[in-house]
Amino acid sequence: MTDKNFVEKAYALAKEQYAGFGVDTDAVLEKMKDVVISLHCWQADDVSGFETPDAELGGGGIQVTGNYPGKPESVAEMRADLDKVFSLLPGKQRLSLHAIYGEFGGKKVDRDAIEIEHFQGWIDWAKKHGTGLDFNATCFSHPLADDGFTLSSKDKKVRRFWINHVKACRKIAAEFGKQLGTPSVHNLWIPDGMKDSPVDRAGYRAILKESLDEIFAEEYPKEYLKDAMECKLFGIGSEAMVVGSHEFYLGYTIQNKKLLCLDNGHFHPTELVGDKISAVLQFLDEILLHVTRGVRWDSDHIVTLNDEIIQIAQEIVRNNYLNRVNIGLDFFDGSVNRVGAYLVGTRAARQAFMQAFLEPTGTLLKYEENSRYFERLALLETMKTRMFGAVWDYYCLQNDVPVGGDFIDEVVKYENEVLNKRG
Ligand code: RNT
Ligand code: ZN
Repeated sequence: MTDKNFVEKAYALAKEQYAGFGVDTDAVLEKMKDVVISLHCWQADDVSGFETPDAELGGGGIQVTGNYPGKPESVAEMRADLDKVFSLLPGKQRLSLHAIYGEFGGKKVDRDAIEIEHFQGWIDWAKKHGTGLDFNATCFSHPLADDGFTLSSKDKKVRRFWINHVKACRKIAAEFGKQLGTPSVHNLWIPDGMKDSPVDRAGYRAILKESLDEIFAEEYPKEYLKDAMECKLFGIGSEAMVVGSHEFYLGYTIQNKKLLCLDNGHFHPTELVGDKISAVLQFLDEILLHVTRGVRWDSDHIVTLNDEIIQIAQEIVRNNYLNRVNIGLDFFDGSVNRVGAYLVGTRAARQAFMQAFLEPTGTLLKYEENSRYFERLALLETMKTRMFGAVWDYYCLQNDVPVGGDFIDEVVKYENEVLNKRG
């Protein structure tokens, strides 16, 4: 256990150190209250959901590897895990649900028939935590998605089914927003695409546009629902073309005043979402982020405090974009303790924001505007090794959550007491 006195002493020194750069650490701790992170529910159980007793992720170009014990087998077990996660995180979190996580009472409820009653338990859970819920249509792991097409399918029956599913999802999300008093972000990601070079790229994209137009014809108050759409460069089995590409959704969201969802695992590795934020926000009111870590072909590793995440946070903080950027996470790893995965990823995302707040932006800007690029680079490098950890630990202490690496023991304890007793 980290000693409280030590944390306080270290913070006092850090405060003095940052003050030397013109940065007020107390003010930074205040600003951290504005950072709200939406936790993706699907790390909890490897994107399985609760549709049937043995539901599993299937198709759609996303995969989970690993078979770590302790995976929740019921909504109750999953909520227990999420309660644990929420209790060990500093700051304010939301929860982002996928449509397959409803409480279907052991009955077969197909995707086009889901209703608010299947999610009332989650609304009550969110009320208990004093937080908001976001939502996602699930257009994969379903026989009607097996051929790789959903909303852009040339089969009218298939398309109708998925249009109805997404309509049902938006209705549920709007009800979340209404009951919880905070708008729900509904994100739409579809796997549609082709492994090998298609001849009719235009045809599929025209169909997708038509499906979206029908879906969004129904309007909901902004205080209840925000609609986002997530682009992707390629997936497994959709290497040659993804119908919902970046250009497609950028165009669609600008034209229709919707939210673009940027997942930083969905671009060529040399393209950075941190660079895209200020570009798209010249034309869009709001965006959604899926913060993740791409490793080679996988776009969904557990988030760590790397340059990419720090740049994303810097861009949001430097430009005061926190009220225009909805921050969501998106990773899933079944090879480690899943509760621990959430903690590592969410804390890293939060740390990126704290680092961004601790930047002497004014000084850096002055250097830049006077073409003093050596000084800009040198100061940026210097800030990387200031006493960030001491501020972070103090923040955790203030928030009454484990300091430093103390959360590791908490996770191991939960594993021994709860997870290992499952199944
Ligand atoms: C897939 C997208 C999408 C999913 C979730 C489960 O490539 O990133 O966001 O990860 O909907
Ligand atoms: Zn994503």
